[in-house]
Amino acid sequence: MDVRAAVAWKAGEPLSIETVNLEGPRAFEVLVEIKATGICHTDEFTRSGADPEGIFPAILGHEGAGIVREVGKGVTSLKPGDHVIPLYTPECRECEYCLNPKTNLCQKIRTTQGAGLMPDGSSRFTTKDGDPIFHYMGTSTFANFTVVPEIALAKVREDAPFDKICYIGCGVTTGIGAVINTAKVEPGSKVIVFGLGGIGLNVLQGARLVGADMIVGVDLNPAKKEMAERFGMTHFVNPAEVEGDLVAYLVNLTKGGADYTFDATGNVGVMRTALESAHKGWGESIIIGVAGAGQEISTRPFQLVTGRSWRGTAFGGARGRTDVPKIVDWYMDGKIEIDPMITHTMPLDEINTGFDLMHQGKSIRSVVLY
Ligand code: NAD
Ligand code: DAO
Ligand code: ZN
Ligand code: ZN
Repeated sequence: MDVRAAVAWKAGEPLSIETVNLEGPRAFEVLVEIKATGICHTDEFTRSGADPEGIFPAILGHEGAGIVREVGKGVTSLKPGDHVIPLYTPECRECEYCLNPKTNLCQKIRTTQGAGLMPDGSSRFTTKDGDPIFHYMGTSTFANFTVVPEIALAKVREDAPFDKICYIGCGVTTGIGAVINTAKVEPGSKVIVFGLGGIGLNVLQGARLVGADMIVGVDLNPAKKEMAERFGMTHFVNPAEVEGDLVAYLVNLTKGGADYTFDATGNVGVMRTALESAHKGWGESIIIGVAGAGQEISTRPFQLVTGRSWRGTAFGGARGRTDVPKIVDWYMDGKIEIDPMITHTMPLDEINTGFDLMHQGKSIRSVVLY
């Protein structure tokens, strides 16, 4: 079938809106009509060429929501008409990783997904000339129809609005999950969040949800302060306004360091600051941000010897088919907020404007409506 898609032909180029061909679902695959998709910093990471694993040409996008239109042979958990959120971290419920409660990193389709292909090793997208276009993160939501493996789709309630719940496909779950699943922040904790963008705001609201006492937000952009306060931040720190050492300032502010710190910038220098502003003896620092190709983190090992730990999280440690429908319920029940974070919406034809707004620091989330 013909579908409208934003194609990333080459690293560093704007996306090109065109009609491409999509083959129907094969066994254990599902055709989804995408109704809305967010634009996440990770799409930009790949589009820009900073992603060492980026493959081109590809149809990017991993923060979507839509409706099942057709199922392939062998699909049992979904049917046409079901509302779904595609998952870049699948949940097969039978691999060694799914069976280990310590991780959410299902490996069932990892190799082919990482190569931009469906689990049988081929692509469903082709150009008008029949040349393959690669999938992205197994989701490719920058197209009005996409094909996704059954194990990479969370079935969600039908009264939830697509233009808001698409954000649960990455940003919301990553931020809130980092607090609840990965760090397991306790009530009364002191928390520092570095980077108050689309992910960091959700770390803030996760910290508020679990009853953290002191929630410090750190960002170079003072325009982020107002929105961050709305999502639970109790103290704002702009590193550009701190005289002297930022770690010392934060340790003093939190009276000894934070119980939990989170990097949501992707900057390796910030990651070090985050680790070192965690409390001696027990502070945990969680890396969420994805750093550019070739970058490395460093600290003095004594920081770890003296009881701080450094950890990381992907998709907030969430098992998508199980946890995403619950997060949709939290949104529908008013337990978490999403609407104020969707600062811009646009049709697919204007998707590059969404990337521009991200660069300019003017948006939290831009959402493409199909
Ligand atoms: P964003 O651009 O919306 O937000 C980043 C924020 O960090 C901005 O507000 C910016 O002003 C701030 N910032 C940048 N440099 C800073 C510095 N030196 N000190 C303080 N603040 C600084 O990006 P986002 O969508 O929130 O994504 C954040 C990171 O999370 C990205 O690296 C993204 O790739 C990553 N990410 C990871 C996962 C995961 O599963 N681990 C999932 C989604 C996104
Ligand atoms: O190696 O098993 C694996 C999967 C790694 C992918 C995890 C992706 C999370 C980080 C990228 C941010 C996604 C928006
Ligand atoms: Zn994302
Ligand atoms: Zn699995």
